[in-house]
Amino acid sequence: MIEADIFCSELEQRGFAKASGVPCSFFGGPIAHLSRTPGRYTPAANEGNAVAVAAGAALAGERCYVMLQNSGLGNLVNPLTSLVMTYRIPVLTFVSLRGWPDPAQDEPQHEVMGGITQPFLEMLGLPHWILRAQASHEEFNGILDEAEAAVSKGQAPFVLVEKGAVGKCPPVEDSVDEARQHSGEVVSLVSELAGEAPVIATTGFTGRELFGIDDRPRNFYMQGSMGHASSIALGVALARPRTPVFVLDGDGAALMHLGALSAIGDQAPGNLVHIVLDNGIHESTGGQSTTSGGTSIEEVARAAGYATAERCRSLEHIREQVTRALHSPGPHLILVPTRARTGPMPPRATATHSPENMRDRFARAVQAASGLS
Ligand SMILES: Cc1ncc(C[n+]2csc(CCOP(=O)(O)OP(=O)(O)O)c2C)c(N)n1
Repeated sequence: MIEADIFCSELEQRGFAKASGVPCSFFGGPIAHLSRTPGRYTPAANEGNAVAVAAGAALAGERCYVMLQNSGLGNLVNPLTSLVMTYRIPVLTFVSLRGWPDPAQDEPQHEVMGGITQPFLEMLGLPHWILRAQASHEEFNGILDEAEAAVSKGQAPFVLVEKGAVGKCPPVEDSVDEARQHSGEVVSLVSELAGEAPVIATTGFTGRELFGIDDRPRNFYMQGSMGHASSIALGVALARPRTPVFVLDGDGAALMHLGALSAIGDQAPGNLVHIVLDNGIHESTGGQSTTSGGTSIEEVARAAGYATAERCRSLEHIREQVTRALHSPGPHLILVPTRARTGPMPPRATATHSPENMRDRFARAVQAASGLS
């Protein structure tokens, strides 16, 4: 295992002083280490943005590396093929290997990408190496030597990182902001107020929290497809206009595909209620900062055409806004500043339900709620 500070300093000695990316818990150590010095880590909204940031840095004469989860390769493929590969801009990317070597040891959403991460890079003809969990310092340096040589030739090399290959680094402890809500209380209240209405819960801890608090067939627990909760809800809301549709989103996920808010504003489904739990961090991957501190998601929603968009700072205010949303045409957005969760997380929904089971029971519940069954 390579310690997080060694990982960063080896790269820095080779001229890669800065990085961009979207968090995966495998890279929690280097991201926390770099984030201690302002300007060294640029949090990107999605993986495509991260590679474009590194390409921009390369054009400006700087070396910047990228860290991301292999589930994000889909977000990366367009700027990788049409920017980095087309213009031959050298970018070094580290990708975590979720769902590999044995997909049964990981969550179901990682199975497909785990199996095709290496064939995908082979198909694109991109040089790549695997950094094994037991890799020594010399082996890591050997990989970096070859990757650096590829970068010097204008190529885009990839280092695939096994679980446990890179060490952790304690995150900077933030004091608890008592003005922020407990996400569990918010999830519980929204679930109560939603009644029989479908609730789509974003990937990571939010879905697990909803599953632990109030597991019901009308809940759709997203596993992966980060950032698409509100678009799934848009599809459901347009198909069943007389049924209220709730989304429980995260700030990191909402920011990842912020354009979805514009599509919702444009289509203006009157029955959509979009709740954003804004804890300012990617909590599910270890608490790395999002950029929500400088972006007012409710103002974006208002500008995008939502009927209402409010920031709620108490449970009473949330109850009032949800009740109002259920009785007036939407779309509505309710943003709730939340604090980091404490205590053990409930198990993942996939511990009890298969993805197909979740799909079928959700579809039945939506159709029953709209009087179709
Ligand atoms: C495309 C993609 N990139 C990265 C991840 C890894 N990932 C899973 S959950 C998560 C954090 C989500 O942050 P947020 O929406 O703010 O919710 P929180 O974890 O704070 O509850 C990340 C980065 C992923 N699942 N998919």
